[in-house]
Amino acid sequence: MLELFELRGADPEILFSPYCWRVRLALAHKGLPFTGSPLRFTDKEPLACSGQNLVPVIRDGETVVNDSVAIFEYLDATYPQQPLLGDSLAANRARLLEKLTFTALRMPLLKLLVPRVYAAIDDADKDYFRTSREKALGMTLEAFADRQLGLDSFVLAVGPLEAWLKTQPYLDGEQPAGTDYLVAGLFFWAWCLGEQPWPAESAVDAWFQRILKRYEAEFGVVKRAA
Ligand SMILES: N[C@@H](CCC(=O)N[C@@H](CS)C(=O)NCC(=O)O)C(=O)O
Repeated sequence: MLELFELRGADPEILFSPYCWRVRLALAHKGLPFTGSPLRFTDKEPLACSGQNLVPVIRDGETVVNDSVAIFEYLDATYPQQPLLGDSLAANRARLLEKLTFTALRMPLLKLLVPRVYAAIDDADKDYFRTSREKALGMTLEAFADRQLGLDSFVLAVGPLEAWLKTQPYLDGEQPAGTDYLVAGLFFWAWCLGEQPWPAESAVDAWFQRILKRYEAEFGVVKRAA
């Protein structure tokens, strides 16, 4: 069976990586059975077969693929049912939308979520997480975190998605597909860490809830941090 290496918190059922959620949703979309192998940040040994040290990684028989977008491409090429990215024109547009939304949404979410990630991860990961992130950010986690700025800038950034989702139920049309999952991964990141930074009663909330309910109908309720 296909295996998905993904990121876990101190509680192995709290899965909060946006990239790993993309792949979970994509596998569910294609109806492909898989086993999840949740890893801590510092459990690097099982990833050696992928030649790098980030999750998500999938192992499908002899084939190992890392990087969420590359995994979408692999899944479409290998299991053409229920396309994620579609033909090359559609796939290019999905990748463009991924870049635009990722750039706009990730930083606001990080400002909001950093304290929650730190609280959710295993004690064994705390030094590694702090040192690696503080080096990348050029400041302490505490100096970087800003709940209000994160919330305000997330709501601004989500504006174009809100406008689009007022016209149709999913980013990809009447049914969800790859673009929905590439973006929804970021929303699952917040959701699983116990946040909902988008307005209730919005088109974006209705969209997220549709994707969540479809997933939960098959896999059960998604566990969230308190
Ligand atoms: N571009 C990659 C990014 C993967 C990534 O950054 N994964 C994070 C988890 S959210 C990770 O594995 N971090 C481990 C570490 O920092 O050591 C993708 O889309 O899959």
